[in-house]
Amino acid sequence: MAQFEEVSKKSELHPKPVGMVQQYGTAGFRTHADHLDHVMFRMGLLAALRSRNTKATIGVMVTASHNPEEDNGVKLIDPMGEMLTPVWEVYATRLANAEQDHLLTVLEDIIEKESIDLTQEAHVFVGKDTRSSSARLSEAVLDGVTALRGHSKDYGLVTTPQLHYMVCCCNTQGEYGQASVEGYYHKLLQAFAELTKYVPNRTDDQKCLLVDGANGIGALKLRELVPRLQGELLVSLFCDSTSGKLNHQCGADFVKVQQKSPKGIDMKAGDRCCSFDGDGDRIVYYYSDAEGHFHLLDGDKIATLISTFLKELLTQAGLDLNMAVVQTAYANGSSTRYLQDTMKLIVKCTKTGVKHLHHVAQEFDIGVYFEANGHGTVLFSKVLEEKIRQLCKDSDGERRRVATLLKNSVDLINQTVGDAISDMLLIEAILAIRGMTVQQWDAIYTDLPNRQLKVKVSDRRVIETTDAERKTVSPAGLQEAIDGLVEKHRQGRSFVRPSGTEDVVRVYAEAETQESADALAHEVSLAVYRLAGGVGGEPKP
Ligand code: G16
Repeated sequence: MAQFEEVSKKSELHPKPVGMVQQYGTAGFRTHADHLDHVMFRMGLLAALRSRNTKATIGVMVTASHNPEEDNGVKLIDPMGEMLTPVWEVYATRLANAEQDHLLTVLEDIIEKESIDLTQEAHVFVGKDTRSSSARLSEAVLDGVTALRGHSKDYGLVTTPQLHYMVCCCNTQGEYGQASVEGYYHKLLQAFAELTKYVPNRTDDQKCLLVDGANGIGALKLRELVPRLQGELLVSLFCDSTSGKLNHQCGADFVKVQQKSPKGIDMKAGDRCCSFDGDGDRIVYYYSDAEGHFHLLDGDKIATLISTFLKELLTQAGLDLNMAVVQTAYANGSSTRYLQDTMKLIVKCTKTGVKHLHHVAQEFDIGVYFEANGHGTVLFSKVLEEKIRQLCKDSDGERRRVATLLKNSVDLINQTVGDAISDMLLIEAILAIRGMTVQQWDAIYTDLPNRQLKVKVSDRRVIETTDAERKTVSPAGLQEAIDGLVEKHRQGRSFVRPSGTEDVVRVYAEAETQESADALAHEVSLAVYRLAGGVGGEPKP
């Protein structure tokens, strides 16, 4: 077949190093950029097949998000803007790991299994982050698409959520919005302006927000958006990629894990600040108090603020619909208790990875999902969206005002995936509407002190987990060791899991005091090191 000849020829330009094996991780393939050329070419092939299989446009984003600049990776986007379906993750892995002379066999096998008609058209949207390797790697993706005679549209530098949005817009024939960066800005800006229209005049101090752009694509895109906010939000942008290194001592992951402000931010006591990550799909907020103590408002606090706001609107609009918050094991115990006991909301726990949270959130009329690391969004059922539309048309007075607020919230939220820019605008709108300071938001509940650590082991796959990653089943004895350590700390909780984006085992611990949380995290790290094949020296306290 002519297409296969082309694949064969082009794949020689993107050869796979013999014996190299890569795993499809939490959000796609991710490793040092030097090992990814063949993977990118093959993901171009896969996207062209997936497009024919779904008769829709598919997205391929070249990014390693929060990882260091030297890494890169690829995220695949399904028709409605969601992450690639798990069955196809298996195909992606087989394709990425097929030795050169097996590539066509694997390709043919996928085509046969999925009954793909190669005469169908294929359409693929491609985007990339600002890493120095992203340009050549996105060329490799485009090569793969072309080799299978697919049509591609290269969006160039975009945030990951912007590309998710484009894919959804395209496959809903514009119902979700216009599939361009301009269309994205237009939709968000309009919803933000409508939401904040009746907010009483605020001082410049109240409108001021310090943003750490992680020296990445989020900073570039925010710089385009800010002048169009018409003074409703006064943004000071730091780590804006003009000089610093991507994600280096800045960005959402750094701030969340280190529990301190990014290097280079000029932050005074009480200033409201937030950090994006390297591809603009995560956000965390923070401030420091008069005593210089750092206060983090992570994904859990964001989920609480948003769900409180939406729940109130639903009640005021007289809409009795189900609403849930979806979290992972990283969610602070205080947040879960507050959401369940005080807010009386349904709370679900899933494995790490937005694909898991997204899936569960889809089961509710309103599914608010956030990972503690700041990755999250809100999903609205079609039934609810229709009810809101009806209410905006048929009601008047207070009910109409509330329905309009709900409608504009829906429009401001990027329902395809977590989106730092969209989440930031929603949070800012909510704070403005409720006349709330960042300190008042922080005071909704008090986080249990916690600590996250990383442990290097020779093969992190030896750690297997169950119960939404809250327990380990291997190696033998590890869970018993963790249980024994947790018992010694008041309000203690700890779990470990292999990262799906970095070559490390992640350790999480929380307890009544910071000293206790730090001690527990360290003790559990030692247990991991000893029982799971630690390398590079025992973790130090
Ligand atoms: C990705 C995923 C997130 C996940 C994070 C860390 O985020 O999209 O769902 O929380 O990786 O995953 P892990 O702990 O397995 O390394 P990002 O922002 O890096 O793409």
